[in-house]
Amino acid sequence: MKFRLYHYWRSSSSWRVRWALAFKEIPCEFVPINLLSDETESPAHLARNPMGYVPVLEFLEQKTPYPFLCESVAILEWLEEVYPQPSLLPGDPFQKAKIRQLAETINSGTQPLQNLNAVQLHSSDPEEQKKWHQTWIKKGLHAYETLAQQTAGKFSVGDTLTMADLFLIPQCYNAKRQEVSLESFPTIQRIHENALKMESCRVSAPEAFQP
Ligand SMILES: N[C@@H](CCC(=O)N[C@@H](CS)C(=O)NCC(=O)O)C(=O)O
Repeated sequence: MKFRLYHYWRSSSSWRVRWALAFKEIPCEFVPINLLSDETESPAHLARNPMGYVPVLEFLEQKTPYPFLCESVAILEWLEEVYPQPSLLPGDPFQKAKIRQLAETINSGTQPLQNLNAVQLHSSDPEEQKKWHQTWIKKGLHAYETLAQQTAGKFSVGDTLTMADLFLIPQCYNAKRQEVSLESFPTIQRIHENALKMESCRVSAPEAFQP
């Protein structure tokens, strides 16, 4: 085994990486980090990722004092360079940029606002927290829907799975948890249905890793 992934079953950022590993058929050992405990702030985990977040990919054969790679975008880009087939970033430079734009709409524009620390700083009232979640998820999905209407076929960009879908589908899972319906996002709904039919999606999904 060359890799170990520190992850949490319900973490959308972790699902992105689990999915890429499954899609590219790269064997990996999975180590759960409980985001609901103080494990994220433990010295051992902070040594892996000073942000205290998951996912973290550990390179087991790399003989360096810091064999950890964090940030799902950096991990996915690295996997794509070293394991280019099957590709998650196909096409010409403009298409690749569009895929990255969609991914960043979720990665930078939507998911960070769902993090427990951001939500708790906003309010300790569960109803207020839900409103906060819903506001930012709807804004992100609305933008994604508008962009995807210009690029989507079966998936976000064309008819094959790309990196963009690996960001979108876990965010849809969070939308469901926060009672945001996908009905007002027909393109996203279609992509979601197509993605859930994929073996690599199902074997990397939260349900497959639920403790
Ligand atoms: N930009 C980071 C985001 C990582 C992130 O936010 N991870 C969340 C779970 S999805 C986390 O570890 N949260 C811990 C917390 O909120 O304390 C990435 O893409 O890897």
